[in-house]
Amino acid sequence: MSNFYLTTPIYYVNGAPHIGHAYTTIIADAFARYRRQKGDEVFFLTGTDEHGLKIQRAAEDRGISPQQMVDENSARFRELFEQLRLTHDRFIRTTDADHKKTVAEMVARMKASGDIYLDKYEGWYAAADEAYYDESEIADGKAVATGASVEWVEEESYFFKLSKYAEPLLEWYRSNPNAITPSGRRNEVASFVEGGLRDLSISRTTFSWGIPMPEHPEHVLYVWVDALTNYITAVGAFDDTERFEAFWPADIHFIGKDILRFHAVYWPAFLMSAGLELPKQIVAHGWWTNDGIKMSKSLGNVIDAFELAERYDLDVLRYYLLREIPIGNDGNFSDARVVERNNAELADNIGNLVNRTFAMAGKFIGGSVPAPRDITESEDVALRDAAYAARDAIDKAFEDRELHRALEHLMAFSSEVNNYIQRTQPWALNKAGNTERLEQTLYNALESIRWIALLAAPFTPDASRKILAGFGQTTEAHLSFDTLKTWANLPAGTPLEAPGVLFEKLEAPVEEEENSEKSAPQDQKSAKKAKKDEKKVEKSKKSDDSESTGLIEFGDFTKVEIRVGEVLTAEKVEGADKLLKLSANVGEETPRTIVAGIAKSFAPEELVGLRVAMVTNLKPAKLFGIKSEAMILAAKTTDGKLALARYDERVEVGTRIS
Ligand code: ME8
Repeated sequence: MSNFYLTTPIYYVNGAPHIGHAYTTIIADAFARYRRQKGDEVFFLTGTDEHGLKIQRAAEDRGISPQQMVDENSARFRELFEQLRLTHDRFIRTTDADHKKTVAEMVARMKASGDIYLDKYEGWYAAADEAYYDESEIADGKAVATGASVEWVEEESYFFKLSKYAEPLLEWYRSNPNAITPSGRRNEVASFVEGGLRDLSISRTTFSWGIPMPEHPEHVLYVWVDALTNYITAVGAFDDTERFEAFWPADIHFIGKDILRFHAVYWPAFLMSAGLELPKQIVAHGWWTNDGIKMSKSLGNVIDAFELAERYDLDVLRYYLLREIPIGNDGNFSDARVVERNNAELADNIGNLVNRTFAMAGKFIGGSVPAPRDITESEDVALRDAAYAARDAIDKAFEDRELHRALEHLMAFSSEVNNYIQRTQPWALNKAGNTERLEQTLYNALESIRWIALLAAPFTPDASRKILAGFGQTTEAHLSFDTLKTWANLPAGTPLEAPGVLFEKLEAPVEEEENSEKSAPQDQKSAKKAKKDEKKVEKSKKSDDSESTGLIEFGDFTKVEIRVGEVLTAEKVEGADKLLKLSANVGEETPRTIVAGIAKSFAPEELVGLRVAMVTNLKPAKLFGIKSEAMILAAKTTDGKLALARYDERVEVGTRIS
């Protein structure tokens, strides 16, 4: 048994929780449950980030005190996580007393290392991101990477010697290749640091909502120094050394890709300065969009987390979010896809398997678990080996932080068990009076179902518990992976109780009418239209089955990520008269490099500033020694030149085209 410490970001409390906040916390929850089933002592931390200019201004806008606002909004996050039945061990608030104390001590240590000095800050600040930006990162009064408005700041400030840590950080990335995943994110951070680091302003004097700088209370600490330190507060930091040693360094910090720089540059530099160990891993996940469009308050398209939790069974929501996209990728939230995955995967595959097996056991063998027999038949050997392989593959998927793969393997195993039943035909064995073989096949199917329940528990905990209750197994210990070390651990003679419908089939959602609220798929009024739409989905599925039509599934299309990117720079590639080397902002922290075969149609200077469609999730290709990280879409004109798919400023940079 070992200790396992995992964290989510702590969320800003200037607004209501949305799908993104639910997503990160659900990822962490799945890992926490998995590690507990492995027998680890898990500490799972989440919470709220409550200081800073952004929060102070949001409170001013509402005409209430910051304290009142953070109390109200933090409570909303806490409620959400309760409603989602997440299993965090602490919900930390940066206004907690122990945290304020830890931050003061952290800063004192950074100072003792000679890393803090007083100077004057002059530069750009985006309150929405709580981030400083260089001139080169700004265009039209906005941060290029995020679109947040920037303001000019000129004031006395304490600085942290971030520049001193550029080399140690690069060394850390080099010697710990898995410290930042996915690897594309590590490269992104490394090239940012290679570009040189400037010292970081870590205090402000023009607002007051924050933790004061020790010994200089007229300065308020930069909110990221405060926020990041939460990760050590929660495990005892400087107060409870025994606990701190037991849990620090954190095993995984889960974050969204938006806050990579803070976690992979600032945080390790602060820790080095304070003489503390660095986290073992930072896992940066992608971004959910709504109908391909980045969610934002101003567009009013933010997917509310409470609404989601009400619209869907929690297991289904978790399954969808974790199955639909690999952790590092962006994804488009779609009700139609939730319904498809629920119906085809959860209901038809697992739900059906459980129902039919319990029904057969009730009808044919008296409703209790038969005795296991030696495995000799080749189909039994194959089934047991498939169970072992699924277990090992799921372990590996967790190791690789690839939860979608874990679910692929789970579903593949469930299909195997369904096939086993088709092949062995217990109903025929029953008819023929072959009791011995009948009992053997049903034992194997029931034991497989127990394996599925355990392996699915990090993802669909309610369904797993229902299945296990069907075997009379109702304690935490029954979830332990220890019982998956060998086959046939389902005790003979156990009375069986059919768990009932595990996953209700859902009707396809109705297309949204303008200005109408999203309705639950089961909504009475829309049932008629939903039926029609479901048929449409059914129909298209059927035609897609035939390869000869050349049609693809909607899911195949959604694999291609096409975004609006803005060309920032363009130049000729030496020795290649067709190629141009571009850099483009695709809505990420750092621009992408693109090598495009468009030099015959465009002069480099014509391209700068254009917003064009580009494929952003192709595997990078090397052309003339330059790594191309995206592909620009173009069509041939009648005179053999190329025309680009262009967008004007109404479309935000980074918007996904769907
Ligand atoms: O950044 N898709 O807080 P925050 C997926 N307080 N995940 C998303 C998302 C989306 N569209 N939008 C947000 C902060 N997230 C700081 C963190 S940590 C010491 C301080 C998730 O409320 C994702 O995890 O803006 C992202 O990193 C986090 O919410 C940002 O939450």
